Amino acid sequence: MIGNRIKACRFPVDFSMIKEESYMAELSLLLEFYENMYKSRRFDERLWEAYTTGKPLGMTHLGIGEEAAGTGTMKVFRPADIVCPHHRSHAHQLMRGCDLKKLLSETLLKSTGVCQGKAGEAHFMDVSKNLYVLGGTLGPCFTVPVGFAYHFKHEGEGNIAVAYSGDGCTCEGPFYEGINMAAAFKLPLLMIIQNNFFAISEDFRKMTGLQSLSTRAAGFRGVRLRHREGGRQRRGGGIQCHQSGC
Ligand SMILES: Cc1ncc(C[n+]2csc(CCOP(=O)(O)OP(=O)(O)O)c2C)c(N)n1
Ligand SMILES: [Mg+2]
Repeated sequence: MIGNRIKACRFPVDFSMIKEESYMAELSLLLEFYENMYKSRRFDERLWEAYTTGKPLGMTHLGIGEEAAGTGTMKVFRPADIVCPHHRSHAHQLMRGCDLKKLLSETLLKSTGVCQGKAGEAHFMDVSKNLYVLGGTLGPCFTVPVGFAYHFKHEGEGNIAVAYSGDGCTCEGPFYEGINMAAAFKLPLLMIIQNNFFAISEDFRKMTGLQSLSTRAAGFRGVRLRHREGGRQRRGGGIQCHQSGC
């Protein structure tokens, strides 16, 4: 499992304990993660540069500082799973294999973009990768994946739907509607909340009085709050709410 492989890579590494083959496997995984995070960071920095120098640019959100959450989690999903990243998701998109040039073209609203420049960054979707960014209107980023999960439950092939969001978005009504339906129908849904503790300028702890976000889902029957990979969803169905600190 990827989680165990990553755990085994804690630094400083005691090289005498590691067999050569497993060391190479860990190293290549780490390099893959690093490359993706680096590309995503550079991509965002270039967008920022373009924005601040007045270049024509569609709406854009940067994921600087949050690259690891998207990079690590995206690694574990199957191509057939449907993933719905939120508005800060260039790292997610690159890790899923989306084309960097087409992503840039879409952000610049060019006809060479993956949605011919009609979607822009906030509605970016790459159907060939089963990736749908739900970043324009906050809230449906929970309810739309519930629909995908409903489909997967009836399809019965063990695929899952994945909903990403920020912490502020859990204050929106659709978060509770989505989680309620997914819990009631035991749908194969994984919710990943990237908690950077701010929604624009408001501190999450002040806004909610909470320290941890995943507890918000505790009132719904059958929702698991533990940090884990997507494996359990495939076997038994049922929703998981996973908070990742940024
Ligand atoms: C329904 C709706 N309300 C408001 C907005 C404007 N908006 C865009 S990003 C954002 C903050 C989101 O905060 P959070 O979910 O914590 O994500 P973060 O930006 O911190 O990653 C808001 C309010 C929106 N896009 N949709
Ligand atoms: Mg936030």
